[in-house]
Amino acid sequence: MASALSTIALALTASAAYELKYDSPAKVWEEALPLGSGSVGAMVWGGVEHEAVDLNEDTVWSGSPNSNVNPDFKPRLDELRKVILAGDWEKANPGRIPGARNHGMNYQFPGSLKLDFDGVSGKVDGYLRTLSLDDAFARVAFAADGIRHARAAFTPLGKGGFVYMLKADRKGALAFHASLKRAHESAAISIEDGTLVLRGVTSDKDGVPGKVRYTVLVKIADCDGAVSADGEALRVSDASRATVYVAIGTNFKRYDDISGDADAVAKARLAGLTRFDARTLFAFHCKAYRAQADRCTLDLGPDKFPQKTTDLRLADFASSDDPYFAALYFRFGRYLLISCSQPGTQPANLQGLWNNSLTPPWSSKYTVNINTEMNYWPSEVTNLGELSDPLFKMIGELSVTGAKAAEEMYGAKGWVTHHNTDIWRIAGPVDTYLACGWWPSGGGWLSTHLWEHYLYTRDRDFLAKSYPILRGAAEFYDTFAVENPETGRLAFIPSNSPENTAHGHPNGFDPVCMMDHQIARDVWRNAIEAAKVLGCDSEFAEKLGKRLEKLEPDRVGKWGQLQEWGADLDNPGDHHRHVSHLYALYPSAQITPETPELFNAARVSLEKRGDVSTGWAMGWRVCLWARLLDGDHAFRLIQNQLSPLGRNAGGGGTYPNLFDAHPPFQIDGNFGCTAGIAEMLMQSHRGFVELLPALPKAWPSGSVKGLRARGGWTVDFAWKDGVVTECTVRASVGGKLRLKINGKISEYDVKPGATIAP
Ligand code: FUC
Repeated sequence: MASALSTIALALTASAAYELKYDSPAKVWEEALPLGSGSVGAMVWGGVEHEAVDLNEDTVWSGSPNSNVNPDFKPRLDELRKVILAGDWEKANPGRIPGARNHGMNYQFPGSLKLDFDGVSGKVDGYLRTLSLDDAFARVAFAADGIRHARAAFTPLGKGGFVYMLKADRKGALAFHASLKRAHESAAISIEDGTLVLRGVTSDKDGVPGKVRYTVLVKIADCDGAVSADGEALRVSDASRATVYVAIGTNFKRYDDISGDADAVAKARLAGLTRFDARTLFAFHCKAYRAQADRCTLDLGPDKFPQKTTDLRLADFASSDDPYFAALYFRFGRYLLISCSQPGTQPANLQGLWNNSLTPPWSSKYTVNINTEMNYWPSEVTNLGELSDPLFKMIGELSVTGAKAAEEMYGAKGWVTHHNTDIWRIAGPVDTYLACGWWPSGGGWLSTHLWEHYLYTRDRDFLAKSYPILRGAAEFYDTFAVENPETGRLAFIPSNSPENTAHGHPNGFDPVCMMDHQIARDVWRNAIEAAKVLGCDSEFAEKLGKRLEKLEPDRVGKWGQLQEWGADLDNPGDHHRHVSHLYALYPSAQITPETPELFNAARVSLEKRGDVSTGWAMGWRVCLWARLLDGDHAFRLIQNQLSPLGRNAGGGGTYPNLFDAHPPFQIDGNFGCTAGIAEMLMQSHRGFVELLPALPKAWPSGSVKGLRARGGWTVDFAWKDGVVTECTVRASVGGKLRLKINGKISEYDVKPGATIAP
């Protein structure tokens, strides 16, 4: 351990190769620095005299186990289908449809840790606040009245807490009050056995009683001064060092079970933190973090502006030549996923893990008509496949709650999820008065992530376990579909093209929304392929094969665009953030250069939709331009996205802490753009692995290690002046590899476990 500890000592003081850095404390939450253990999140403000750390735990949600499916809808289904097929948009007004029982619950926060320091109110010199992406910790350093203060915060990966190490370089110069600020007014604060305790229960919402109990414990250890209780706070005096440990536990066990004991969980988590001294814990944390973070690294050249703070770098990115910043942003995207989604935790929600409100925007739920899927776009390709585990678990749970929704709402088999879900895995529609809630393809889209995991890993056992879920998604489309008398093809009704208007009606209903057909096509093909791999269910697969022919094919419309609907309704002046019909281009692989007419039409649609949009919508556009093999256009979108908020008229951008700005903060844009960068460097959806399919001129030379390609390949390569100069490919399962390098495809037979250097 001695050498590990000296490495740690170095990590704690040296500057990192990749870090966010600032020369003043955060003034707003979007300047604070995010830390996350997977389940526990912390936003560190870095105040000199008053430090604040906003705390999160990923199971602190309002409400309690419930279903929001309203069976009153079913008797009206036939009538609604009739008016939609007849094009009677007035009658199809969703205000007439019986509503959801509730609109999903709020992801809430338990409160904040406050540290109020004595004796640091004088002149401050050399202030530095950093977030190391090498080792996943935040650091605050400064001198006040000639005394140097150093503080380092981390959330031990895989554990349920937060650790803050504080130091002053003179004995007696470290003195502070540690207190907790409650988020729920009814929460109680006490001191028990020298530990600060906050106990609370989450809020009611939409008639669903709040029943998640949480316990926050704060303990101070490794202190060379005095620690005492002072009212509802802990007081440290006459010290030069101290470590603050925070553990959080809740009674949440599963989406349908909150019989846990919040106190017992918090205590066990605290014991897990304090079992080792903080430096040893930090050593474990760094090791666990690096094992994931260093699996895939991107180098776009040296840092040309090592002195520049991150906020200034962001301000200048679009007009400066700063490829290093794009590599930093790529590492930050992976850092965020590692921090907010680990096996056994909740999946990344709209804000990942970080939220300082009881009523966050869109409840910080899971919006599954793009946002949740986007959160997981970087996981496979950037070699973090196991971080999708919480998503896969949620999909499994939705296949249960969604079966009830399918049956009770539509009399359909299989399972459905509409455009939102939450920790209780609601599967019914929300936002009744906007038809976006009546979109039936959330479950179908989510299920494609299971198949993609199989494509990347060829893990047959995973596929066998996932098959019932894939089959259920396929069955839903099969039994939900009606025949469209006008075309003789299938129609999925009611539905809309996510959040867009149609026929001048904001409800957006239309009998033929192309995205539903594209998703159903993937879902059916995946089920057919999976059955083939597993050697089962051939009759069902055969039936689906026939049904595939009845789906609406993608079409090119009157201005050369890819049609968003079956009818040629697209308006070239439509700049809607959603580009749902381009699902077929990315993340799906239905439209490629092998389908040139549709490929060109997708480009026409995307051009007209425009570049600047909300944060996540720009992230999607990076991926789409990469799939259109136009690296410079993809890069332009990265420049738009990596701009301070306010720079893009009418659109989003990035906050000073590099959180994506919809606005407000939504983490999906971080993940969409990270996946987009990977997609610019390598693609593997066309039956071969292609290096540098969409390299922008701005990144003439560089190297990347550890990208993952479908087929179980791990790829490292370097390029110079846009030409690949070196490459190695490691096979996990082996087989035939088709590899396109510098415009030429070659084939290799690779043994499992072997590495080749073409
Ligand atoms: C979808 C988007 C919005 C926002 C919300 C959380 O509804 O259309 O832009 O991202 O999700």
